[in-house]
Amino acid sequence: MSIRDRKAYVRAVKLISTHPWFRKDYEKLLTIHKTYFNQQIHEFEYFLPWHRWFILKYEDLLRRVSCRITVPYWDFTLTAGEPFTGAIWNKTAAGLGGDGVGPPRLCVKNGQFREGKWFLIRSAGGGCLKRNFLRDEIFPDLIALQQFLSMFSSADKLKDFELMLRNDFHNNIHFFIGGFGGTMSGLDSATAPEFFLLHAMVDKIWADWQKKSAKHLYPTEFLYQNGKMPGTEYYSRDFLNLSQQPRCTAVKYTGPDKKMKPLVAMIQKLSARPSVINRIPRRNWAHLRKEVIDIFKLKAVEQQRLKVLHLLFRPRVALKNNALQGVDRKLGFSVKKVQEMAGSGK
Ligand SMILES: [Cu+2]
Repeated sequence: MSIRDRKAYVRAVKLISTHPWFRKDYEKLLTIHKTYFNQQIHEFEYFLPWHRWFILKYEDLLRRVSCRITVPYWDFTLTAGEPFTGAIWNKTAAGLGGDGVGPPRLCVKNGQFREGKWFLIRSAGGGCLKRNFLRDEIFPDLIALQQFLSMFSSADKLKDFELMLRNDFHNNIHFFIGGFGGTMSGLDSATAPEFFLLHAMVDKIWADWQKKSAKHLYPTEFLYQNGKMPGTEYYSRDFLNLSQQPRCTAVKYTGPDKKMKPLVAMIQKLSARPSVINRIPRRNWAHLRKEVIDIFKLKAVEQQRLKVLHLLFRPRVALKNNALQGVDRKLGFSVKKVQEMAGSGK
């Protein structure tokens, strides 16, 4: 994303969240997430389609500022080794600002959303945006994502796919950003500007999985749901096809970046062979956190299932991140090692 586009996005977010023209609609929309937080929108039934609806509604607001604006996705896999150095956390007008200061208060004191200049919505109690980056936590990397997509590539794996997407690519990340006491770690998370960039990433991963077949696109579990999605006038099925959303809205995610394409392609190929890819020294990214279970009220059966699934992704050789340098350090694994594995054909 160009600096210019980043700046335009941040400017639009600031406008809808502060200008009296938008403020009321903005508050109303974001409060819905809090109202239904523990009523199925973070469970299998509605998690994916509901948040797709939510992103679209937010985008509708942004488009009242400029019709060219869409919500970008934060591809945290590209900086999984050093997640808090990514451009998203830039303190200039092209980013969302950095970590909070503290404890105890944890207020963000730099960038466009800093304390005193920008406030959370009223239902969140107003006040400052709080962040408490958990810098030692392990984000899923590029290999993790490709292996994940490959492992659950069959349409009948929807349940496992959704569960791990929800927990490891979403619940955990919320907590890694918000930490103990930050805005992203609680009921008011939707009022943090980074919320939508994370959710767009989750939605993109789902969209990539959906591309595999018509059965992936329209799973019976979502297609024949009776009730409307909480707080909306829509059914899950209205949001299954990205290019045919209500009111003739089509969404298309771009990427991966041109310069990343060869590496992604290589990893994609290797991902079909877990025994090979798990030999690349990496950090163990798939995990279940007690705090995260509590925040999102993860069910006991889901916890059990996740423990089993996580074993499939455990790297055989554990790596300390500081063993890497440069690009490798940022990615969380050695590119040379991937090339070797891909070349050896073992
Ligand atoms: Cu949510």
